[in-house]
Amino acid sequence: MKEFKRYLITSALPYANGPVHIGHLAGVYVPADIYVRYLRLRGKDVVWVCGSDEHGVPITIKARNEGVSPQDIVDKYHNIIKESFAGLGISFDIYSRTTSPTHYKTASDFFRTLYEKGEFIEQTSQQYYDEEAKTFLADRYIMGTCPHCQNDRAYGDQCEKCGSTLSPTELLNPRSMISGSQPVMKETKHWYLPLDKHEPFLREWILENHKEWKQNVYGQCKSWLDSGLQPRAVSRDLSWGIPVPVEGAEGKVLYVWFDAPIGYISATKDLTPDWEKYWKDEETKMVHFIGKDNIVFHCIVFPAMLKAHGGYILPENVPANEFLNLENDKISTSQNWAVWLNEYLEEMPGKEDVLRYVLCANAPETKDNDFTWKDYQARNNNELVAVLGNFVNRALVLTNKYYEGVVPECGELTDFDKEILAELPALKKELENNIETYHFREALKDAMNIARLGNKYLADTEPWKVVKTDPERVKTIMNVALQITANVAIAIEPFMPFSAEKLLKMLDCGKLEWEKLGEQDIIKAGHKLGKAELLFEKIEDSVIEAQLKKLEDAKAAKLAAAAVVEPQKETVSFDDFQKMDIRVSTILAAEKVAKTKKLLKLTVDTGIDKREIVSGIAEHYSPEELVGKQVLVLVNLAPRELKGIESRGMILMAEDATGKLVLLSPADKVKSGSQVG
Ligand code: B3M
Ligand code: ZN
Repeated sequence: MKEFKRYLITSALPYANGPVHIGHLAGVYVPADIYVRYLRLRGKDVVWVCGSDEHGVPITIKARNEGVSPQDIVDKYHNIIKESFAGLGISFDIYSRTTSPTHYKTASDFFRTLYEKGEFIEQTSQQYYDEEAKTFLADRYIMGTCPHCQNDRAYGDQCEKCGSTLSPTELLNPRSMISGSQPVMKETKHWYLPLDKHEPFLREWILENHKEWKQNVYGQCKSWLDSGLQPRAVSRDLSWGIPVPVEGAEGKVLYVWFDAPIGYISATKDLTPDWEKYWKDEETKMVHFIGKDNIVFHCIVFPAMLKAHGGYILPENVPANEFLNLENDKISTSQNWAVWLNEYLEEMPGKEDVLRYVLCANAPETKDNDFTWKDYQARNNNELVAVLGNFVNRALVLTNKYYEGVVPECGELTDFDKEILAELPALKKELENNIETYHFREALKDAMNIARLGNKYLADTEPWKVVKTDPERVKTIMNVALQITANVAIAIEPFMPFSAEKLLKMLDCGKLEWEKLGEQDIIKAGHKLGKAELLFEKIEDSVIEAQLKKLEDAKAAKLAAAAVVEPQKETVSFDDFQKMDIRVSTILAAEKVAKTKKLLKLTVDTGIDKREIVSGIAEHYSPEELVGKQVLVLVNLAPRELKGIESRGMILMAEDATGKLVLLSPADKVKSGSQVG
């Protein structure tokens, strides 16, 4: 593997319109922190930049809803986010923000360079304009009736009811969310980055030169490239954002996904005057830590921007994680279904490392994974307390008990002693390799296996028994146990820095260099240990129950708020109803529709035929759990094309008060094709 002189690590800039939650931490920030802490421990020249992403339409919508300015919103959440990261030991070298003067200048200069090099396409297009508010409308500012499910509160970019991705012109009876008036189409000019022009370079750079990237990242890039890249708008008609720095661009700002990645560059500028050696020297290894929804921006769009600009390095790796769910449900900020970091730190003081440990142990490294409070409690009690804490405590307490905390001389090692100690260098090598290849879950197991090794050693040598008959032997046993303890203190630092610090204080031996990991004579005989204390405490059921109640209360509050039962629709005749042909059908196959979050393509046996139906239930059902299910299908609905798929019919569903979609199945198994009347 290529040796690099230095490392530039970036992690996704969280939107400053709310706190961060455990999904962000598991997906991005805990893995990044482990990696950076490890590099620092190895003495590498590494900078880790991050900051708040403070532009974009969602921030302006939140500001409108709260009756404050977008700046008020970003100021509030930038500080909450920054403080909560620090509270969890997420150790950025700088946590900047994209409303900083440095960023405005850096992003403007970047745009101007591409503009002057002719790297943009200028295109006019028709966009909805609110004549009362005298402003163009971003997709989220347009509401109307969904053409697919008649939901009259669909947004210009998507219908949250049926999941269809929409464009504003598809909406029936569109209305502006700013003035409520009917918007008009008006011509507007924007600048586009011609991604298609960069496709050959991206194809070679990723598909040929980076086959080592994680499969979930490589696969997504391949599907984007295979589906053909299109020019992407890099400007928007908005008042909140970085003004487009060229003539004729009044009222236009940089598209948030153009400006945000440049935030990595501006943060580095604010960190060090030597920023260019990190961004422009091929001897620098750049790694982007992100979630899977940001892959296209970090592997396709931003590299194309850097390439078009010239003079910048490209990422060596982008180890994106998948998503973390919460109690078997998607984390949802709008439904308040989340464990917020700032609230966790307040409610669970002293348990920072427990959260870091659980989020690493359960990280969605290759597939979506689930966080449950029960698992959090189990891992704390059965792993941190019972394995790591138990071993360390026995080694220190027995040394205090037998030798008043002074490390005893190590006598002749037995073969068993040598066998145990010989495992340390092997565990070190595995741990290093796993971290360097972004397998942090495996790396954490390696670190924990050192504590397991210690427990095995004490259980097999039983110093508490041998001390009665062979006190000299126990001196060797305890000396070996303390060497293993010192190895634990070093190995856990990247994962659990707070506990590593506490353990080093108990050993009272100052900082232990990473290079000592794997050695068997770290703590010298005669050294006086510090005071022993418990590293971890058992978590009682009541603590977990309180957290689960908090989640359920938040959901109930949401449900109460949303529990508006739709009024009955207009009366229909029996003849009208008779026209609808609803059949019991069986789902034979199900798969996600590429590049959509909500759509599934279902192959359905209607009893009449087998057909494909596209349904907006991907956020409510996984494809696997649908196969074999009996459902009700409106089979004589006019066919329609969705994402290039001809959908023939509609799966009938109920929508509960929280907006969750629930499939309807017959109470008993019936033959496919049975008519519903
Ligand atoms: N602000 C966060 C997200 O998509 C987005 C990342 C920007 S990184 C340059 O969740
Ligand atoms: Zn719809």
